[in-house]
Amino acid sequence: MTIEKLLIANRGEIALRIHRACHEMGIKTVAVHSTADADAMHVRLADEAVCIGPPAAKDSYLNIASIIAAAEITGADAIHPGYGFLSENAQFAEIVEAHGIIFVGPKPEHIRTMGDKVEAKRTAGALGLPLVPGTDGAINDIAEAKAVADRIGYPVLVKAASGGGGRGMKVVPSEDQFETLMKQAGSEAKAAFGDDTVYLEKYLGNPRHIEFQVFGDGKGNAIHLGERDCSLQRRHQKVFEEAPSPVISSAERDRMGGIVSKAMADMGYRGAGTIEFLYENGEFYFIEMNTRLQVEHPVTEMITGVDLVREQIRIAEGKPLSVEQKDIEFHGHAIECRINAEDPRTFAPSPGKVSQYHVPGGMHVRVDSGLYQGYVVPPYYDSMIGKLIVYGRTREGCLMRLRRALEEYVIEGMKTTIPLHQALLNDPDIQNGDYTIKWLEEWLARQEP
Ligand code: MV4
Repeated sequence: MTIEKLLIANRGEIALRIHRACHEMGIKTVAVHSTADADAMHVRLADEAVCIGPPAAKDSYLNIASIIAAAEITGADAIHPGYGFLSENAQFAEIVEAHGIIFVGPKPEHIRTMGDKVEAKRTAGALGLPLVPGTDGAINDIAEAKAVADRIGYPVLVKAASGGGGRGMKVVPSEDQFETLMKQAGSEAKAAFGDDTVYLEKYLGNPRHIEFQVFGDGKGNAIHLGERDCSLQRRHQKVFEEAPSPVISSAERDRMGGIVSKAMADMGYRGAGTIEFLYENGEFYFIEMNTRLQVEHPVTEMITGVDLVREQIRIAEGKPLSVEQKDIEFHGHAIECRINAEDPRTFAPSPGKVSQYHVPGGMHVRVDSGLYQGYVVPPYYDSMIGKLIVYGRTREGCLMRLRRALEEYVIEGMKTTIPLHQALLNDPDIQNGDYTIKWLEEWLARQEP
């Protein structure tokens, strides 16, 4: 199968990213957009564009019927969902395929399995990935779960099976609060996701978030492209990501990478995936798998030279992986800063019109963004307006170049998180790579109000 025309079911910088890969492969693109995005760059760049509804995402970018209709009207033979929106909706993937359209993504059954955190953990365990100690599946019996908690030791963490993004999690410090907090987690999960299934894990106090990039061809072959360190987060939103992790040795990378790629090969995984681990005291613990391209994929592209979106499209066409594991080399260091239209101190959204605009350039500097002078950032969607990704031969060189690039970056007309990144770069812990998932929120609490 070769794809001649691909519909991009997304907006913003990721829609541009996919469009660029398509044009480099000779594939025509179809943009879809809400009425709020008629002037957006993703619409301007595409070969064709279809308006799919009003501003609210549920009526446009999440409107499956409108998106399928847009694909049929334009004769698109594939749909790429990007990240967010419909990217991890197994039913959407099934509907796309039922219409004879190629879904650029994993098999629907794998999206579904990994969307249920209990199923994901069971599957990961069966495939040989190291798990956080805890209940073997969902909690059905309180006495049984308490016995597990006793065995692994407090504090423990109650997590929602339908959760993700940290919602529906409760730390249980001691046995006397077990039942209360478990019921609270269950009812919060019920309210948020319509499912009160919960499971139990040992609570890791101060880990790093380290994720491995994988690709499968859907026919039993898989590779890994190393790890990214995404420990710098605020309220489960990543702020700054880097590859490689400052704390992972090449021996650890090869060992864990071997385990994850073997697991993906054994499950017959198709397309791009990310296996998320918590890393503490030299040990990896699987927590979740994301069955999509991720925001932070460019740091992996920079250190491996592999175009991840091109790879996704080739796999969707039924082609073999373009590289073998032995050909993948890791060179240098890359860091991504997420630029949000937000107050850099309060994080209050700050949409508005771009009155002055200058993007940094020069060697090893990449800006993925749909912004242009005069563009009005709409208030209806995610506040991320761009990503600055910088490469250096060493981590130190990368940090120096990043500081230079942030100085050059001008976005006026709204508040952005550029000053936050500049302040972070001046901190010795960031300079030394000495941070965990708790670091950013503690650092923010220490800053002057
Ligand atoms: C954990 C944990 C500590 N112990 N699991 C948060 C969202 C979800 N992806 C998993 N999360 C966590 N799971 C155990 N057993 C701490 C977190 C967590 C976290 C994880 C990654 C990045 C940032 C985080 C911030 C707070 C809590």
